[in-house]
Amino acid sequence: MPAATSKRVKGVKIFRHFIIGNEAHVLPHPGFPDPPPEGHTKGWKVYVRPLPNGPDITTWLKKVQFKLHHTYADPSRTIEAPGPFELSETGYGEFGVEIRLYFAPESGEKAIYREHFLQLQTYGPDEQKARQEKDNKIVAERLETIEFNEPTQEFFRTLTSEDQFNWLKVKKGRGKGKKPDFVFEGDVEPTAQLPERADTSAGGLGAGGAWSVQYEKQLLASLEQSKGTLEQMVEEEKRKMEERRKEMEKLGATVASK
Ligand code: SLL
Repeated sequence: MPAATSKRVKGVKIFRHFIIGNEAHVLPHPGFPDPPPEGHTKGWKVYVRPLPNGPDITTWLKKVQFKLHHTYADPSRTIEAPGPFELSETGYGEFGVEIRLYFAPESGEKAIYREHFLQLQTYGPDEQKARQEKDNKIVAERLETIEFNEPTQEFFRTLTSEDQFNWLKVKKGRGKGKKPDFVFEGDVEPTAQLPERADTSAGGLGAGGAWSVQYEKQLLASLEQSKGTLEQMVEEEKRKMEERRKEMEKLGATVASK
């Protein structure tokens, strides 16, 4: 597979955060079969989602396999990008959902495994339980992190490209003057103190815009590359110098012998 043998970007780690979780409702509930299948008391949804205002996970996540309890007729369910990576079912009991995440082929990364215990019962402090019961909605989520250590060059380009943030933007028609093509929507402005990416409205990566983790990593990688090139150039100059020295020596010898 050529992707796996593609060169890796040394000294670079790229982290991605995402959410694994489930929602559950007592049946009957809108969106689930009514009447429910015999003996099924709960309707639920299990999912793998991006963080609100985070980069698009389909940049790196290409396929998710959810493996349900063996009491389900077809327990292995696979969802391909662009997703959404979620699965709706009805049932009566809780169990651990086995989740396998498959990455972009150019990453050369093997699939990884996670487990999510399906939460169908109310949980937490009494107050929270009462609210879950009243809303007939239980949500059990956790933050997951994946680390791509020394990504392949191709994967690195994907993980640092601007496109992965497009889903956060709403397209705006070009107005008068220099209005941006996109504006951000969502609850949180993507401007952390050291944001994961540079603020493009300020002129793009590093161009007078915010310093970002992403830009810092790109810069480090390119400095590392430049260092290598420079070392090669120095070696080449040394070789040339030695050649010239020998030539001079020869010439000197010729002159002396005349
Ligand atoms: C429990 N140990 O009893 C668990 C088993 C079984 C989950 C959970 C129904 C599947 C179907 C279903 O909810 N299975 O009938 O299609 O809590």
